[in-house]
Amino acid sequence: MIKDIRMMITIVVLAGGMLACTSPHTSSGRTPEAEQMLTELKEVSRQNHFLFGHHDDPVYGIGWGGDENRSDVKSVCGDYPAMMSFDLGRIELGGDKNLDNVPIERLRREIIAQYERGGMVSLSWHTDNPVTGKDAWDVSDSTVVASVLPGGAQHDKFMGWMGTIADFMNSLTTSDGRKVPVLFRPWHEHTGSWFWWGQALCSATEYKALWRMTYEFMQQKGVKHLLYAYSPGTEPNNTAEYLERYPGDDIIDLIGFDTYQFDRREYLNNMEKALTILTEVGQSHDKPTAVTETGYEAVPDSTWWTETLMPVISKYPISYVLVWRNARERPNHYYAPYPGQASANDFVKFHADPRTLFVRDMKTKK
Ligand code: BMA
Repeated sequence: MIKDIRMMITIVVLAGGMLACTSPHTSSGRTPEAEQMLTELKEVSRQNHFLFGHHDDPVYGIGWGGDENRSDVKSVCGDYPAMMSFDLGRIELGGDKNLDNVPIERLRREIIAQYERGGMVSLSWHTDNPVTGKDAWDVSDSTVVASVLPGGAQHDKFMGWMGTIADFMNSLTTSDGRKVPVLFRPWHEHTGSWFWWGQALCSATEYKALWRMTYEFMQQKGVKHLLYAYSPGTEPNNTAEYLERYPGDDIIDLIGFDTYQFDRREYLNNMEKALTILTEVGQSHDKPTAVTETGYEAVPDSTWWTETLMPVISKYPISYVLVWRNARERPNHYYAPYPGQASANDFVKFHADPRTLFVRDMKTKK
């Protein structure tokens, strides 16, 4: 299905290509490809479209893992999501797999492939707890953020981890040597307290310092092909609370939030509240907005896509909405349909809606 977004994206791509011919970096310091990605993210919502996204989409799904050219989303609707996200967790340790057992080589290949087919990529980072050596959810120690900041006991070790992440980012190159632009989304859901960088585990000053240190480190390492996303949960009740730990307009390129459905009414209330705040902050700070993670585990509602998700998100100017992974190792831990799944037919309607963008709706960036 070709939507009118293609014409708009073609114009944007041509403009980006002209920029690429004249200078290796734009005045913002970003690569032309990253600049173009930002332009596209802004444009899609202006055109009343949004990208559909799915975490770990091409690397495993329900009943399969490791196959090539496969995706549960594609098996249902014939196309890949326009946005794919992946997680960097444990890459920092230098092993060969991430926290969800995806080979790092495979991640690299899929990130590049998604860009080359015209899609976009977002990367989260469920990084281990550098003090205890346990996972990102280990909140037993409330001094972890302080300890990775300059002068802290874990600072040098943590800079080593960030160096490994920067190397990974720098390794994301196309066959013709261009760096693949990605939306980096570290330190997410920080308004809850389930990650070591969460609300109760550090002060606002420490949290912002963690962000600035991350950003500056990447700049020093020559990582100029990233956009940066700020994505709290739905705890903030107003724009001031939403912005309480905001690192700054000079760092952040896109703002969003994460929220999941457990109870439908509560989910819709959270979505309305967060989307209202997001739209206001997006306008006043001139940032594109997105629902950076969402979903209804096991999608037991057969019309969830068109009767719950679409009606609420289509009222607001978001650039993308992304659902979480279809785990192959956790029964019922999936958020996108697969062939025969209860919501699969409804997802086909969602795909056919002119507002949703899948990869074929995007122009191949050459
Ligand atoms: C969580 C769950 C975990 C997973 C983590 C990072 O929400 O899906 O099983 O390890 O995300 O992908």
